[in-house]
Amino acid sequence: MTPMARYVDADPYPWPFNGDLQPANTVLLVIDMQTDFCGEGGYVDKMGYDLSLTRAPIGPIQKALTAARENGYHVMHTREGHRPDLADLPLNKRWRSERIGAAIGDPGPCGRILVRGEPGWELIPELAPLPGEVVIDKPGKGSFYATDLDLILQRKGIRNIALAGITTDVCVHTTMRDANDRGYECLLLSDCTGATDYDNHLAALKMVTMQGGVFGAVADSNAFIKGIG
Ligand code: C5J
Repeated sequence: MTPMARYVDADPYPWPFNGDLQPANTVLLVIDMQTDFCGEGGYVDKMGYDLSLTRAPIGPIQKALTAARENGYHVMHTREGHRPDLADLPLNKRWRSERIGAAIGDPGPCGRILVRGEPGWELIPELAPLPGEVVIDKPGKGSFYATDLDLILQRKGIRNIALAGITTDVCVHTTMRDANDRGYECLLLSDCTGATDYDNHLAALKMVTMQGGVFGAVADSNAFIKGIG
């Protein structure tokens, strides 16, 4: 028997496009909720940005995670970071971070900035993965580049990706755009994301909704929770 169509109330269309929303084919992907991006003494803090902006999504993500887990949906997490020998750190990325006073690989209050295994690189305890949840380590902004994310999604038969995490305009958007090009049906959870600049956050949300949903759709955590429940 064909399962009944199920949707999240989203902008600019009810998501997913085909109503095929099931725990087995849908993942909540939480991007880079690491101390380096939202904790005191981390990379974003060292660059001088307002941490309240990148911490704002923590509460809504907790609620979305609880609902996804309770309803049997897939949950995955990503972490941005580099090898301790920095062999996977492009020279221009290192140069730019040095220029803004937060050189990737240099020691800081939370250990070496954006280096795998350091305290600042860890996912924040409030959003710790549960045993069995996939964690993807990525050297870039997108979650597909130089990772096995696509392989894992294909193997599990996942077609729908609900995106949460930070930052809206950088790693979340890069991942969403790439996922969309690969044919995944994407939903950006508006209050489960945050950026280092609030106007950039709003602009990133708006961009998704252009052209009839050029990269997918946008909904808040309440709509998501209602839709998957
Ligand atoms: C950034 C990220 N902003 N996780 N990384 O450099 O968005």
